[in-house]
Amino acid sequence: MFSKILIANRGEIAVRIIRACNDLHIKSVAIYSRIDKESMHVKMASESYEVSSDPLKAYLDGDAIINIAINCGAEAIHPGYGFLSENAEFARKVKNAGIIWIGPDYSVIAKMGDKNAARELMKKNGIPIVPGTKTLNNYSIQEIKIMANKIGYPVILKASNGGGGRGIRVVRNDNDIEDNLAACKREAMAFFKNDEVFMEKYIENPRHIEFQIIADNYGNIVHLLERDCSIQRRHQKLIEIAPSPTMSFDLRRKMGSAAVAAAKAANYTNAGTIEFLVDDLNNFYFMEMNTRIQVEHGVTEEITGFDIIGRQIRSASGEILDLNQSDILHQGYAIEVRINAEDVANDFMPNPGKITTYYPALGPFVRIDSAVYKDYVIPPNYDSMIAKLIVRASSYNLAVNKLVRALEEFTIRGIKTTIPFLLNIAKDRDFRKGNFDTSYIENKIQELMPNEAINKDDIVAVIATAIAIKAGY
Ligand code: MV4
Repeated sequence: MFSKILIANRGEIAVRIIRACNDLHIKSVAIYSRIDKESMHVKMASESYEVSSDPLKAYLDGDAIINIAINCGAEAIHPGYGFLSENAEFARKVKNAGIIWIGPDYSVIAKMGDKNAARELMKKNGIPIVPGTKTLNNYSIQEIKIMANKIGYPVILKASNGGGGRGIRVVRNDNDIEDNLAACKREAMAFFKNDEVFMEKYIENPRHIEFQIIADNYGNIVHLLERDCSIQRRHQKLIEIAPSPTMSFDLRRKMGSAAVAAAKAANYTNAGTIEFLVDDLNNFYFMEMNTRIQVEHGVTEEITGFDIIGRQIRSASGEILDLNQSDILHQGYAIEVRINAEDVANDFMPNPGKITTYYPALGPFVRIDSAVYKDYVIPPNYDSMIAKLIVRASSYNLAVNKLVRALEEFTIRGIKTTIPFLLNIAKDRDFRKGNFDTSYIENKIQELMPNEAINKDDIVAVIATAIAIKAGY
């Protein structure tokens, strides 16, 4: 086992990884940007080092991070999610520096990062994929139209190196192919520095179901059931549920086997996620594989009882997986909501600033993964997620009850958060019935919008400003 791990991340996931290190009696090393000096991950780690680059670049400065790891004697690096976590080049450099990467091999990251290559690999291994093409870049518009008609409209164009909903275009007829293809290529080049694009049949309003897998370095792989991540807005997930409240045992068995087969085909090690689209007839299709820990891993931990981050570390250190698929049972349902510092009424604009009051929800089967505290100032430089609230109960219906209760209890003042919006979802009849797909938020955005609640802090601020103006300041 390692004696010291460097965490190449910040925020709640850095805190979560430090906790796993403490549980395993491993020293933790935090890195931080200039503006993150007062952050919780810095306070909690055994040691911490500033990365002197620009705040936006600090957690992306791979060479500086590797130097810190070498100098402080860290034997492994945990990348968390975001930042460098899916950067195959960084993972390769870490390995070449003699440091263990807590994740799959860089070659696997590179292969799965190429969505087209991943598709081909899955196809070859009998895992269902959406009907579609290889790269379109060597074909004329005429040939591409023929392909689209063969697949059948609507089709979706996707950047081979895409992700996060960027570089995708839905096309509904021949007339719209040329412009959309050009736009898709432009966006792909701008965001991913590669303009390769491929085409798939467009599945209307699918559910997004993903399977968590955990593997050791010796080919042993199990899945830890699925999460429904359909509730999202503009490709940002808002709510994740484990297991899926609408999945039959039969579909779970089929999709679970496909997920493990996908991981085996990729020579996968460590933790990962296989994402599927599920259509209204319960046909499922491999979409992509995430080669890192995900934001929503906690719901899977809660229903299975397995510490996924702890197992990532143990697996990377060379431990043999001590689980068979038949050992994986689940108890009840867990729901996670992502609480963001955002002004929902103002198109979900980030709303950073100082947290003046902070009372997290508590009580049985309520978990909060966060890195904020009273008087913490949320910087504007990073993403707006400030806490993940995870509740668990014996049934999906009772978990929804608990979610309502916990969201009503959770008090944050000083900044605007998505809590009132999430509460409206929690109270929605269709949410409680499991009646949702990826179009849920878009379809219901009006009725989910909170009434402009009058916030005491805002009134105080307005009065203070009025007094200041009158006094001539
Ligand atoms: C699709 C699709 C329908 N059909 N592919 C969006 C992000 C990228 N990772 C893949 N995405 C989609 N691919 C086919 N063939 C619908 C989406 C999609 C989506 C997928 C998961 C979660 C939310 C979504 C919202 C809109 C579109």
